[in-house]
Amino acid sequence: GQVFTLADYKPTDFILERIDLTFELHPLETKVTARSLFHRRPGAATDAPLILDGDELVMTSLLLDGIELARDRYEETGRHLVIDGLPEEIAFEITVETMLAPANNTQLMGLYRSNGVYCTQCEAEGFRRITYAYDRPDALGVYTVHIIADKATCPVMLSNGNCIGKAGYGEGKHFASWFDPHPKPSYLFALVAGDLGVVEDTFTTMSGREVALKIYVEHGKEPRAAYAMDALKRSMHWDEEVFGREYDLDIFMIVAVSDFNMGAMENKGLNIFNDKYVLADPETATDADFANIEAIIAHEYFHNWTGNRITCRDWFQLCLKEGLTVYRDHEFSADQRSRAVKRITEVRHLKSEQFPEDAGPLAHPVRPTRYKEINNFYTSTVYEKGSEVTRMIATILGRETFKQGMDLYFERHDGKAATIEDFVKCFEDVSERDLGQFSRWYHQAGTPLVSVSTEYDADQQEFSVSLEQIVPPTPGQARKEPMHIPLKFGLILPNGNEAELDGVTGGDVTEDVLHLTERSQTFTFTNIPARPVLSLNRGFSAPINVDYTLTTEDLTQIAVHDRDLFARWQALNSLALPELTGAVKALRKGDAPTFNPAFIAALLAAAADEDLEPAFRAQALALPSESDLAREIGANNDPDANLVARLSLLNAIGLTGRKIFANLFETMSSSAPFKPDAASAGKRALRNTALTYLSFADNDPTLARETFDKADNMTDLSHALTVLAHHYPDSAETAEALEAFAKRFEGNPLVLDKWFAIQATTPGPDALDRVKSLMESPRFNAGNPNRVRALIGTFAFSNLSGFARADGAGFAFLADQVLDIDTRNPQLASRLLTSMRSWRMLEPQRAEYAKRALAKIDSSASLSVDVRDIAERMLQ
Ligand code: HT7
Ligand code: ZN
Repeated sequence: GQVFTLADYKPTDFILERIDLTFELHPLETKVTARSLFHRRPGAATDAPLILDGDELVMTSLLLDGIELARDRYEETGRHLVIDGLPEEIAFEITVETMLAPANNTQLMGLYRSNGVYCTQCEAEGFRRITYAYDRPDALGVYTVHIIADKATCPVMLSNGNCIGKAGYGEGKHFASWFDPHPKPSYLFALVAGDLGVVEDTFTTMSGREVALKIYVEHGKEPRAAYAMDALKRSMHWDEEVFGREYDLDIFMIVAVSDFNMGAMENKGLNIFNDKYVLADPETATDADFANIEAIIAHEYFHNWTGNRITCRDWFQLCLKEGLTVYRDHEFSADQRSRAVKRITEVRHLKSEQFPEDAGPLAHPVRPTRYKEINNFYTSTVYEKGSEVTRMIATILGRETFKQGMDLYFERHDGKAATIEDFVKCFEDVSERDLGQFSRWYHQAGTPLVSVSTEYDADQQEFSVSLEQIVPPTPGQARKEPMHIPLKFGLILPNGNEAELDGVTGGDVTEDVLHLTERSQTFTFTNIPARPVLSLNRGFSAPINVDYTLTTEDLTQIAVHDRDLFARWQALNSLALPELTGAVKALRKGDAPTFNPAFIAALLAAAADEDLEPAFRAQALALPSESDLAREIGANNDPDANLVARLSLLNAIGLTGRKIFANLFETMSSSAPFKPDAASAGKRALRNTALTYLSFADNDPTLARETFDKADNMTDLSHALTVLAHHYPDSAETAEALEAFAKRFEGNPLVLDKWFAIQATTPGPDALDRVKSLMESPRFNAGNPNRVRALIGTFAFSNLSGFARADGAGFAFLADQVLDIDTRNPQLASRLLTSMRSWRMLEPQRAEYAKRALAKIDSSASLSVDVRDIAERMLQ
């Protein structure tokens, strides 16, 4: 297959000025007329042809300046339209007419239908499925869009920018025209037409302009859009306050659709969302759903400046908009909620998604230099590690200088397509710091491992910290240069106080940040009155693995005294990991696991500590996940042993802490009406965690069943159902509860997705049969990405013991599903396949089965580019 490389980047030979699109909508015969004005780029060859992108297009007419183009002047190559003999200096207009069948578009890229609603998805390369065009992010044009559709089925007709006209159009039809004054790349184009309800509000910007806010949803679902509207207004306000960014059109629209390949899309002025990330009320949405909606609404809105006003020069620069915008949405959520708890959930996510990616066959730099299929690079490395890299710039420069750098970025690049180099240069210019070595974070893949040792010299009152960094080899990058790793730190004295930092030799330390820049480096701190405990990588200031063996006493010191709450959580986590790995070792030798009572005591002390916020306590009690444990073990993993080890530890903690958990279960309950705010959510999280431990301690489904019956919100209801289904899968209580849940939410597919996901994550080898039989249920729909992700995706990504079961049947099942889904929706299929990215970490027999499943996919003759790319890389 074709490989696209950054080194081959070349500007277009022609410059697009404006584009005028007319859509005559019909499910099977939509006519699209695209009139584009171009002129030859100064300096481009005078005989260079115009080469436009296309994908599966049926072109019915082609005009140059209104006159049909002779057959010998152009060629359709399958992926391109090549036009010769175009003017050297004057502008010219190309008119392309294409015919589309949106009802048959199952890939959900380009123009498609979702539940009777016409909608588009153009990022990354969907616009070329609508018309021949410069479908690349550096070709910015001004768009005017005319939509003609049936009045009855499409009362609502939307596109980017402002509506400039609407009127009747012949029998039973009408048209609407939209004009977007902001030049934009084709990937930000959007169109929606259908019969939708709307929720309306307004926002007054910091300069006093009134912006109309509209959220379109299916009729009857309007009340469930209220939270999204509130989140939108908070996002608009926050971006003004924190980044000084004001919205720039008279109207901002969001449309919720039920068939969508990703979470949402930031089309200029017309964001299109997966309805999962818009619709919420206490009865149907969990606290996690509310938090996700808030984050994704903010993320897409923030793209208006980081992505839309300043876009990417090419898709290699994807992290320029995605990493930065994730950083911005993380900061927003941290300001809206508890910063420490938000950071803990982010790091948990980073470690469970991005770290395995960076450690496996799909590892790639945050700014890749080659791809076969760009859709496969919307990864957690580009998004989440990209955000961490931005966070590190802020850490190195400090808050104020970082803000100056952002201001310069907005000023210098507004209205343009930029690169990572442009972005970094803004921070170099404001700080006068050389960020050359730091930029390796964009270019070198792999999670750095920093090994730490410390020494205290009581006579000299000196404390030395020796650090050594290794960046592991990754595909295509065998050798790595040392990184600039900013490590927030503190020295905790035996009395729990923080040591004052007086002098340091051996490297650069700015305030509370230690800058590791060499392969190995020793920092020596002077005037340290007693042996301190080093608290390192506070706030997870750098996305690294740390190898630093602290004693249980030292970790407990951090867990109890660190002024950084994140570091306290990290210490508890570090205490838990050896308990789990020890248990795995014992189990694999046939012994019963045993646990260190000091660890259990430290954890229970945190659980009972009323000075700590409930959400933090819930996070501490959540323990490292099975995937964290698998990563810690590294190679030769046995998911069954990992599962049993974790359950045994939960059981031991539940038994020892029974009283504490019973007390928490009582005191964290509330009779007040449901509120989705972070503090209320934290109490629910702690109470539900207590329920899990009590259920372990008592080995009895009664309390979970009672909680299920009494629950007045989806968080409590779905948690109780999870406890029942996971721990008592064969009990009558569970069967009744599952049935009651499904009956109650019949007709609400987003809630039934929870029902699918809970059953798909039932641990152990029986889960596969459950998943297979659920696929036969009339509630399942293999054509809808949310259903597929809820059942098959959750099984493959989140049920390690069920999916990687010893006989390889889970992998074989996934291979068949990937092959089947690939015929309809390659993006969805290739994403599902990435669930096997850590297959080489499994014990040899399971790894062999995984390899066979991958080989089966790879040997299929009719694969999409998307799936072939992933399968090949996984086998390399
Ligand atoms: N920028 C958006 C990416 C996206 C996307 C990419 C490929 C295929 C379908 C897609 N839908 C949305 C989402 C975002 O990061 O905001
Ligand atoms: Zn984004």
